[in-house]
Amino acid sequence: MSSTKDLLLFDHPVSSYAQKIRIALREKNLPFRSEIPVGGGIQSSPEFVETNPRREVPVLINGSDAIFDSTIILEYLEDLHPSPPLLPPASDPGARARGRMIEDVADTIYEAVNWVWGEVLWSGRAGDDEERNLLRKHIATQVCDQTEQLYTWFEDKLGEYDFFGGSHGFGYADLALIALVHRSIYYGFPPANGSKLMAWYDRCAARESVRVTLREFDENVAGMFKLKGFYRDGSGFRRQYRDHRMEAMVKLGGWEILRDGIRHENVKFSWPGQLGKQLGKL
Ligand SMILES: N[C@@H](CCC(=O)N[C@@H](CS)C(=O)NCC(=O)O)C(=O)O
Repeated sequence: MSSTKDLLLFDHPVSSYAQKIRIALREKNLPFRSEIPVGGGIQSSPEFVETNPRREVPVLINGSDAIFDSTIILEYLEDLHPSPPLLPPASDPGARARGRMIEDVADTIYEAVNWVWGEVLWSGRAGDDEERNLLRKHIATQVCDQTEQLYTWFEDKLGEYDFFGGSHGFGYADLALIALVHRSIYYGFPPANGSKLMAWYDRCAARESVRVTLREFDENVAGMFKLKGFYRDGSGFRRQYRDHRMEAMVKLGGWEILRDGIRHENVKFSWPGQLGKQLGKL
């Protein structure tokens, strides 16, 4: 078994997927160093590029083990360092499955809704002229509405417990969701004051692992507005539009944003292939 002496996390402090791993490593008291593998949108670390064909963060390097995908990294950490556990014990398979399901809804559906608003807010892809301002308002309404629907669903799953792990306490579902709720609050779409979800947020944020991780988000989030320049300065930067995120962009009303991104070649799709070769120009 590998030791955990020299863990390297390729990530970004504003990535909700990466925040899951930062919280898990801190919960398990595993020291790590982190590196952002991109500069100006260009992948700068050959080790990162070799490791993950999808070129997404997070990636965890532990000796000869190079693991991508936040869910797989969580499972890896649980195998490698089971204590303290972040998943209920095997003797309670229902609770384990519930934790994983909530993590999955957070990672796929909620994250995608959040990401759409990031694309609008940080990249300025909607909002330059009157017509686009209407689009921006329309997407804002949709994001707000869907976030509220997600809050209702999550609150129902929380029930009367302190954490989503139920009687097993803080775990996978909590750490996946807390980064996303923190981002929604930053966006101006918080859970209702006095709601069970807001109380859960405060409870999570009081944990050292979460507090430090959310502070790192707060300290770095202003840098996201640089995205606007990257799209327009001819640097060739492309934002990845993929699966749930791309579906959410279209579903929430941003089909034109996707179309223009393809036209101006400042979006890309998942590996393998390049945008131009995949689709041509619309
Ligand atoms: N399913 C992956 C998703 C990771 C992901 O989408 N990461 C984003 C950052 S939040 C990324 O690196 N995107 C690459 C890009 O935008 O080029 C996971 O759970 O780790």
